[in-house]
Amino acid sequence: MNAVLSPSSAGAPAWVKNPKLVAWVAEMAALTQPAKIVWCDGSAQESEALCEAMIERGTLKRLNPLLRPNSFLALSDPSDVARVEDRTFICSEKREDAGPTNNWVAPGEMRATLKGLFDGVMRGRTLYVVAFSMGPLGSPIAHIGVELTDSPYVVVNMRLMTRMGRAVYNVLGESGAFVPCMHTVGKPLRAQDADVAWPCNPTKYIVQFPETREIWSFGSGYGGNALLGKKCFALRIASVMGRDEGWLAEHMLILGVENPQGEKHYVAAAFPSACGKTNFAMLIPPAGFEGWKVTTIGDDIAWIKAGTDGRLRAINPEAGYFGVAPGTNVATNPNCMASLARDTLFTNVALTDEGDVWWEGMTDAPPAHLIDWQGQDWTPEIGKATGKKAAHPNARFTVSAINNPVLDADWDNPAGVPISAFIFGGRRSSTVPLVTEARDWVEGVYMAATMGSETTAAAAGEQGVVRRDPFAMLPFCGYNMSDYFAHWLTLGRQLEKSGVALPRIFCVNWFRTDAQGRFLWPGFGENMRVLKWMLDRLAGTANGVEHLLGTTPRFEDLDWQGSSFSREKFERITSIDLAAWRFELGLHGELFDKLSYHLPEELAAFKATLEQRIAA
Ligand code: SAT
Ligand code: MN
Repeated sequence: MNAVLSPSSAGAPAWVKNPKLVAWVAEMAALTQPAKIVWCDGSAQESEALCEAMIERGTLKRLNPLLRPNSFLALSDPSDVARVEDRTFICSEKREDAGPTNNWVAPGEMRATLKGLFDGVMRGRTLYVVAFSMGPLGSPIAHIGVELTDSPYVVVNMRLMTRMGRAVYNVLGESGAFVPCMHTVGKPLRAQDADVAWPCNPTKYIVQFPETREIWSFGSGYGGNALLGKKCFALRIASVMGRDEGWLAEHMLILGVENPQGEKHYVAAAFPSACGKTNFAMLIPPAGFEGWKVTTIGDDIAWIKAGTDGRLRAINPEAGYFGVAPGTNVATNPNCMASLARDTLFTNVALTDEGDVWWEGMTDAPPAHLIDWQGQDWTPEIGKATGKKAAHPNARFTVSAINNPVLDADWDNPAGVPISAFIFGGRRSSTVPLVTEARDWVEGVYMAATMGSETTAAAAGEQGVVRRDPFAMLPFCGYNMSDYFAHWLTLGRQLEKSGVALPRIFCVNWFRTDAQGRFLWPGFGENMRVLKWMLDRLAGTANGVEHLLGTTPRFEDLDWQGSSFSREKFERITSIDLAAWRFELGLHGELFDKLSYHLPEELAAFKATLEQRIAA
């Protein structure tokens, strides 16, 4: 850690050689007026010292080192527990370029607002300079960002989630480009005031300026609002970079799957937040799939570019996982539980009397006593009587990828990995079958574009309502959604022209329920059966039946070795209810009406074809 003050150099250490960066830090310090500036080197010692200081201030608790070595618990302010989509803005020059699915404010107006909010906002606090690489250091697909933040919690998270610190300055050099990411919790500290454990501000702004590739975040210390490398940079700003430069920034996990003969494929899968990306990325093949291996490249974000051979190659821009804790256990995701055995920062889970963590779904029976995520006593009786959860439904863990026992050998390969298939999935209790394969690229883009999903606790607002979430990118696309569809269609045409095999496109739905609302499909490791059908389709060895939309397997087309899942249940999760689909098409229509500006003609035409099919 290097803390010095000198207004012109902003106290930059000798290893910072980028004058543009130094000037920006000095300018931002003049605006925000921090008590000091710290240039983070990303070392373990630095992180440890920050954790110790946060323990002293009450922001963190150290967990029992015998049970959970080198791990911590943070409890947030009850008002600051999730992304705030209604406070998230894409401030493009033209309103049309943000499109109807994003909040828009004219850049000049937003800059004036932010200037007011950031003026003196870091008084009494430390400004940390956090340089990070999204993607393997020096990879041609990677990009550098620098986050300025007054939250030590953010610094510690960024060290787990990205390649952060001194090594990044070597790549940045004297003239390297970086995305400036400005963050504050929005709570200046006056000398006479004691700090609170989780400073934040009821007013929140999560702002992206796509043309100038800048991020400004005010008022929240939580997750995607505050760890600006993640959703703000790696999705919203990067999607714009991808549009302009011909590549993709997607809300996708990337996994490797190898069969017993040693043949390996990589697939990328888009699901909305809190719909099981981490679980799918760490899947353990079930009984009957001995010799199969699934390995993780990433669990949330993929940057994808055509390689020199024309094939699409993907990297995970992140270096850690910020995953949902509730529901995770040794049966649903043993690899994740193993990853969390040590070196983990937990947020908003419950604390046991032994100094370990607990969350709903971790064990069948809850412990007899806990401290809940709001710091209150919690017992199963209190839970029953009040309906209060011990852990917040959006409670999270932050852990480095290197803790993952099934981390893919190529996870840090600067060249990325070749992608054989894209998978899109929503959370739908009805209508959408377990799996379908698109017959061609346009059908696949249509399926992804019209995807619906029930909302979850990952974002503030009502939960369990179906909304359209195109490509699982609704909260993350940094430009007009129709232009984004067009970008995908253009990419398909380019790949076709270059003569490479296009990745196949599949849609899945693990979440069909029975009349009692219970999930019909066991999910988790059993999803391997669906994954194998996809690979067999790629190899040309699996059958299916064509439908209104795509091709679905019959019961006999899946490998059921080691399973007792019934044909009758399978029919229920793959059935196509024409009345439900007529209604669904109405919802597609509503989406397309909303997105009519620049909506690609192919998609409108495809919808017309579907309507004819359904009428016939
Ligand atoms: O955006 S977060 O990182 O807080 C979680 C998510 O929505 O995926
Ligand atoms: Mn996500």
